[in-house]
Amino acid sequence: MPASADFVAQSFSEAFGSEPSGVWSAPGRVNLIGEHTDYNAGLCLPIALPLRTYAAVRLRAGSVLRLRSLQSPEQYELELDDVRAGNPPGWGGYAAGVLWALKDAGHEVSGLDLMLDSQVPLGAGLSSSAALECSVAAAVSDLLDLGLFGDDQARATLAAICVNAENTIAQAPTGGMDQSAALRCRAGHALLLDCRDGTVSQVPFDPSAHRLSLLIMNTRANHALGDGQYAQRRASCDEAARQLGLPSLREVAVGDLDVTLDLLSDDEIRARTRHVVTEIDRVSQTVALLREGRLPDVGPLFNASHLSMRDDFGISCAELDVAVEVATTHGALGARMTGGGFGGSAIALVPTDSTADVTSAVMHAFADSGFSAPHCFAVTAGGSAQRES
Ligand code: GAF
Repeated sequence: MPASADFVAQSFSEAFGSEPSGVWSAPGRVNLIGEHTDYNAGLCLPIALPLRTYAAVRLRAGSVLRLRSLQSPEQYELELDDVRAGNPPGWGGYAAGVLWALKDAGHEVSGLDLMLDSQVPLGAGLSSSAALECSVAAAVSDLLDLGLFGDDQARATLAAICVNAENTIAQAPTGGMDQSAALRCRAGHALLLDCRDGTVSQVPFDPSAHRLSLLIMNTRANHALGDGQYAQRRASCDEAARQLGLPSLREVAVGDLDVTLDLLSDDEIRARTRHVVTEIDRVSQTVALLREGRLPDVGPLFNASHLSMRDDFGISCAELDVAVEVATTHGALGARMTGGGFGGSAIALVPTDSTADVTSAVMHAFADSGFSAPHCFAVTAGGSAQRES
């Protein structure tokens, strides 16, 4: 049974004995380009997926949290005051963390009953965790009348609260792209997010107008951001900025890259810096092309982005490289890994007529390499979090 607002409400009633106050949903995201730029105060360009996480919620009188998910046998029941770094563990930390972070931001919160159901594949680099956080945050904001689930400015504040939940309670040291995508994207558009000042602009993104499709290739290779590699990349970027005496790598102009690299201490830090600075520039170039109606010309930027992540940032893996290479040799205009890396998904910009061929070539190549079968599917740019009922 695919997740839906009705089904999660019914599951809530069965689990807790009465109906929820409502159902809210938030989407997963796929980033078109601009990877590992968010925590460098850079630019990124995600779209919201049509795949969503649904949260059925009812507030409780007291301060007990009862958390359930149709994706997991783990159930959590705990006091709000017991929510802290690492507690509850697993997915419970992302949900309870939102309540903790709202409180941390000065809001009065209460206990709640929560049932989750999700269409966003877990561990696929498509931001199932941000979809979870933002669906819960939207619900709590509405039910407590916090005014944080309203216009874009309010949603920016809510996104920051969700990032705090993820960083502090779930202990994943991520940037802010995913929560902004879940709360601030618009259907038919990519979200140009400037992480230096939090401003966004909506960039029309409609591959079908060019007879193109955006294909997601979920490699099913393990993707976990908590295993230290993501944190190491972030630490290298911070160290590079420190050595340069800059607040962030965003301040390095792409035209000054060569002289800037000479100032850094070693080849690894130079490579990490080169990725971030060139990737931010590729976002700007992509946006300019999209605004000129030249989506097909974005393909080479996708390819360059993938090479930069593979060779300079060191976050690709064999499955992602095969998916990207096979897609581009079978007709994709461009392809790249997307999200945090070390597994998860790649995307390809494919002539719609070639989608089946590309998918079949990728499936065969994975089988030949002894990899698990990937899941390939085309997506359009969906809308952000909303109240469902
Ligand atoms: C993950 C993180 F959660 C984001 O903040 C971002 O850094 C991304 O990886 C890489 O662009 O999704």
